[in-house]
Amino acid sequence: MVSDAADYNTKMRIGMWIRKLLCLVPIQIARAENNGMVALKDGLQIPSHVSYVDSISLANLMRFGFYDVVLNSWRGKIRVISSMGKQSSGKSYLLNHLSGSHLDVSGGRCTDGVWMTITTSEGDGCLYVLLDFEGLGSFERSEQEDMLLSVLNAALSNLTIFNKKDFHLDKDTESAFSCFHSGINLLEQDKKLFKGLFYIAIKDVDESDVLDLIQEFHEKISPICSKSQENFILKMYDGKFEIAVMAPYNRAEYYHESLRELAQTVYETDSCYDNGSIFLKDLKLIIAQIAVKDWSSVDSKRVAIIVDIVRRNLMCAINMGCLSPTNSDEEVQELVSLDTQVEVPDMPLVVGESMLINFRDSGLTLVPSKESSTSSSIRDLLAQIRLKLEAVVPRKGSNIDSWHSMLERFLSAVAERRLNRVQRWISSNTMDFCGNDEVES
Ligand SMILES: Nc1nc2c(ncn2[C@@H]2O[C@H](COP(=O)(O)OP(=O)(O)OP(=O)(O)O)[C@@H](O)[C@H]2O)c(=O)[nH]1
Ligand SMILES: [Mg+2]
Repeated sequence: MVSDAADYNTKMRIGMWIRKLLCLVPIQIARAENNGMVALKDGLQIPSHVSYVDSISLANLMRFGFYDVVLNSWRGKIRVISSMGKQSSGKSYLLNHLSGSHLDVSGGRCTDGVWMTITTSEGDGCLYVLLDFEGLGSFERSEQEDMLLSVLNAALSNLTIFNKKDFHLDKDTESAFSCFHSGINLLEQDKKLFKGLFYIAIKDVDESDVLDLIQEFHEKISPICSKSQENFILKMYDGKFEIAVMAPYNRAEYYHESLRELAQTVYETDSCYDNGSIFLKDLKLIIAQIAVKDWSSVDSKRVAIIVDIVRRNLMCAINMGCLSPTNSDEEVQELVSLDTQVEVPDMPLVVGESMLINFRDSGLTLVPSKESSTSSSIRDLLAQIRLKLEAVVPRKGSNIDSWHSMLERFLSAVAERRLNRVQRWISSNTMDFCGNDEVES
């Protein structure tokens, strides 16, 4: 018992260490270009000969290297923290010192597009996704490109840190806010998107100026929020904003006080994502929707993605009790609820009164593929099933008749279990969309 627990702890520690190692290098996930957004695959542009017809097929093409694996396997909560603001306002520097990430920092124009990295917190068992955005208002970018980046940011972030280096609410900040404003109606809000906190971090502030600056910002931002229902803080951040001042970054207070205060806000931030896979799907879908300028509801796309996955995997689920492998040497991918990643149980079979036979349903080919010889596959399958039964109930001259009827029942149980699992897999993935015509069909 003790050694099992020790074994488990060692495996957990090794798992965490590997995750940390894999996430040391941030990955670029999107770029802004030609008044649009470019979706990337493993940090590179998708080659022009690879075609896609809509946002869903583009989202299916996108990959984020090891981050896909880490996010897909994370079953706990996720918090998404992002950094925005003018060029060289210390956005990447702040995220690095807040989370221990390794985003590029430089005196000149540095971050291009959107970069992602991940850290975990042992304190609250949450996975932190950090999104680092390029500087707003640079000569290389058009207003439309800045606007699309800000829509992506606001849609996904649980906390957006808006970095402001020069004290006062100046023309640059006003034009950044008006750029955010111009994107407010592009993507529809829903229960998960546009729910973050807009955290204005005013940098390089001396203690003597703190109160004056906070008051100045409140006086200028409050009218923006109360002017009408159509303002970016209300529409993109659910009306939530906070103003914080930060000590100059070359003073100890920056690290011991300002960053600590921010870390506390981060810990208290609401998370909208129950696991990594839900977040990853939304991240890819939203980048893809912005890239192809598809402004239809994200929720309807989520439904379409689930329907598409269920449809693509249905035959394999029926034939083999698992999802279709994406490459030939991939191990069996279990039937799971796509939102929670919880597996549809693969139960042992009950024979006779209470005898259990451990015979995995996942990966068991009950319907041979068209390419394989049907008669030999069925013969192999029958032999396999017969052996399983014989191992538990040996076939003897004395019980030959009852043994054969038991084999018949066992065969039906194998088939019934498959149908049952596939039906439960479909229901677990579609129960939230009951009444939706596309799902019903
Ligand atoms: N004055 C001041 N400088 C800072 C602060 N934080 C970082 N810096 C410096 O500002 C420079 C730019 O930092 P980055 O973190 O690369 O800035 P950025 O906003 O990510 O820059 P881009 O990605 O190019 O838009 C670096 O030389 C940092 O050392 C700060 O709070 N105040
Ligand atoms: Mg940067």
